Amino acid sequence: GCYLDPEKAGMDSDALFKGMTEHLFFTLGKLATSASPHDLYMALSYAVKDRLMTRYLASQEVIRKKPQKTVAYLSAEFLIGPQLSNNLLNLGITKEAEDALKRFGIESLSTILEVEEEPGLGNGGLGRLAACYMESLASLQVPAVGYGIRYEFGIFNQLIRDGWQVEVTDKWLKGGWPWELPQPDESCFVGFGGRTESYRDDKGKYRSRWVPSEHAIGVPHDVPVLGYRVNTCDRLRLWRADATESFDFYAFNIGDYYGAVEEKVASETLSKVLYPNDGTDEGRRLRLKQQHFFVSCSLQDMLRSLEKRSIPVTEFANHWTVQLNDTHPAIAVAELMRLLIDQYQIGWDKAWNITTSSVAYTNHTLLPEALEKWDLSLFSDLLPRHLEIIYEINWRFLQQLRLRYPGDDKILQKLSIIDEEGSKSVRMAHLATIGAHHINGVAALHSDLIKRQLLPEFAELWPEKFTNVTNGVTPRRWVALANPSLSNLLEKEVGPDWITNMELLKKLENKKDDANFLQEFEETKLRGKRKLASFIHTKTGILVDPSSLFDVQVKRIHQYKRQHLNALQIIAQYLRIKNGTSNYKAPRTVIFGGKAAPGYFMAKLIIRFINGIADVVNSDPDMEGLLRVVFLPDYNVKLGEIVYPATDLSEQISTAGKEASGTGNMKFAMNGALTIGTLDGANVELRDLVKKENFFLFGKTESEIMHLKNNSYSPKTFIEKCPELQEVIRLIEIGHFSNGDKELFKPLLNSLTGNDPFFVMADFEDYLNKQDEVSNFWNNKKAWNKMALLNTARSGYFSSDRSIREYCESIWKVSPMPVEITC
Ligand code: 26Q
Repeated sequence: GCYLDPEKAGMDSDALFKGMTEHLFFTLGKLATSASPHDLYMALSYAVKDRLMTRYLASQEVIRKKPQKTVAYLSAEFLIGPQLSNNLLNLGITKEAEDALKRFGIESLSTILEVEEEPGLGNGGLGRLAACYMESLASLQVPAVGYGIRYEFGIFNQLIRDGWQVEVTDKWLKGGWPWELPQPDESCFVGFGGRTESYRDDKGKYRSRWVPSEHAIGVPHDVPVLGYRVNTCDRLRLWRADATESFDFYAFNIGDYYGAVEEKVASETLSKVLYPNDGTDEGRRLRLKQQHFFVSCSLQDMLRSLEKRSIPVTEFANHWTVQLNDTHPAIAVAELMRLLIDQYQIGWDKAWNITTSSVAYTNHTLLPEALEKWDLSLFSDLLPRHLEIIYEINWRFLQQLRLRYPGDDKILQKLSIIDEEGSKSVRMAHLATIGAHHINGVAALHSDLIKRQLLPEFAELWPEKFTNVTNGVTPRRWVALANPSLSNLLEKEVGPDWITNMELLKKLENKKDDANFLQEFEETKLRGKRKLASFIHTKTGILVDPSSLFDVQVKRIHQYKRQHLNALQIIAQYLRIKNGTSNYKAPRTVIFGGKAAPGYFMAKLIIRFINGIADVVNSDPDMEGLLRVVFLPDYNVKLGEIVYPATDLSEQISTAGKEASGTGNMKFAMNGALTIGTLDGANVELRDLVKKENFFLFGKTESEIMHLKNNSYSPKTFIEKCPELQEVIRLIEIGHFSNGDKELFKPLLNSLTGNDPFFVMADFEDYLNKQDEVSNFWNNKKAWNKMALLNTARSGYFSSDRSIREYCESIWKVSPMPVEITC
């Protein structure tokens, strides 16, 4: 068939104008003469979505006609960011859209892009990674479905009041969101609670079955994900929880009106809100419900797709490869077993074979407080049948261990899915590791630490399961969209193909001593800095100088990420300027952005601390022209697109061994920022790639940190050795950054001078010295620009296209499948 109705899908500006006019009138009920920017945004988005639909349907047809293995990326978070600009770019009709808008009297596309609400369906790195991966999958023409949750309220919006973070509900759906297609006819039924009972099947065999006490309905809301300049348009399928009607009717009939309404409210609460605590497992009941809800819907959906095509479910693993984005969807191991055994009557061994041949698991953290554990009582309450299945998986696994390690009860306890210590719990990382054919970390160092520290016995048992896939980010959003002036320069220099083949940027190395080219390169940076400066002024009222060194740390606020180390360094520089001992020839603007988990007191105090410093520094005439400190409120994808192109110095200063990978580090480097960083996460690989002379390294290594920890680390010894650090601490103590309040920052100081769990004191002096080196380099603009250029030229490895190719080849065993549209 032909999927391209030229009327509805023409790619020229006339067709777009016509499409917009029709949508304004028929879809939005507005006259062009009275359309607001938001109306025009909606009309353009609908017109663009029409053009996605042809490709989306054609992509599905290809799979239907010629079945081929499809990637199912299961993730509790997808931080996809604004959609309009990305779809225009990937369709190749940005210019045409600009022309169409002109006919509505809109001179600049950006005024329309600015009104788009971004769906904040993620906390940070993990959710954004899922979004980059979906974009690369489509661009590489790999059939894929992202499965997740359509939270009604995403990550909270952050306000800063009196220096403190204030959380405000994120109502991203309020103006209508044009990019989704609800598909109620493909809804799924999910059970919770109740009990299991045993019964005899037709063959007289005893079986177990689950009789849930509650149900919810998952309604798919599909978001098309178009690849760059290809016809492949994959699907992001987000599940919204609805109440179950049949139960309502029953209750209505027996007259329990309020009971029915209560159940309706309870099940609709399921997809209401995203949990905002990245990095700490709160073990909340609703969170487990959310996880099972979206995992069950997704697996049912995959099984149903086989049925629709008359493929036996025993062929599951040949048609689906299921990737678990951390343990948040790890219940999939038990749920797939349950569906195969209880619904499809498949025997245990066969079901287990299907499960372990289709599921793989990506770990994103080593922090013990982030490893998911569910109380046994909660688990058996909510998912009694799954617990039975997990016991059976565990029993068989432990039998295997007994054969391999006879008499070693210690190892059984250590590896068991059930943690028997204290109040018993289910260890989701163990379930995922046992049920998966591959387990990967997200950067070389991290994958190594998984094997050496997190799961050493598992790695010894199954060395072939463990692997690494270093994270990547999509160059479409993070360079082409975010940084048009750099992109133009790159295109002029190496041609347009760098967007899909970032290794081509290596060619830029030829220009590293070309003064004219370096000047042009610097000019692109300056453009980005002017834009950020004006944004900062609008949002905070602070005036910053675009010719100063823009020193940026944007990421979630966390002690291990050490925003406070950066803050202490600022105070040291402030003191030097005050004392006239500064060699500060490099005026700096230090910029922070990031959200703190609402219940994470120390992280919130760090935000207050940064703002306390900013107040003092920015109002002191002695700092004029030398130092500015800015905390940018409400850091999100949209703001990231402004920040990365505007950055000279990227702060990647986590305690070595703590940051699994980091992905901001990659976005900065591509956009020509230099990095000051520790040997942590993907920084290690970044430094190897750009070469050590183009990276400002400081701090203790992971093994040095381990050594300090094992030899009763005392921050005091480091403080005693560093008079400048003592001065910094004293100034905070006397309330210099808190209007004389000596109590405010005490918890922070006590932590740093007490047990200093993230070794801030141990790394302070080295960091400060390295910052001096940065300042000296800044004064040699030519040398700086050369280093910056080499960062862009050598960071092609961090394209998510490379990461996805690795997943396809070594874990998923899937290959590209071009989609042709013929008519
Ligand atoms: C768990 C249980 C209950 C509630 C919330 C959570 C939860 C939610 C989000 C736990 C963790 C997260 C997010 C983790 C995350 O973003 N990790 C980051 O993943 C990136 C992509 O691999 C890495 O680059 C970062 O290093 C890693 O911190």
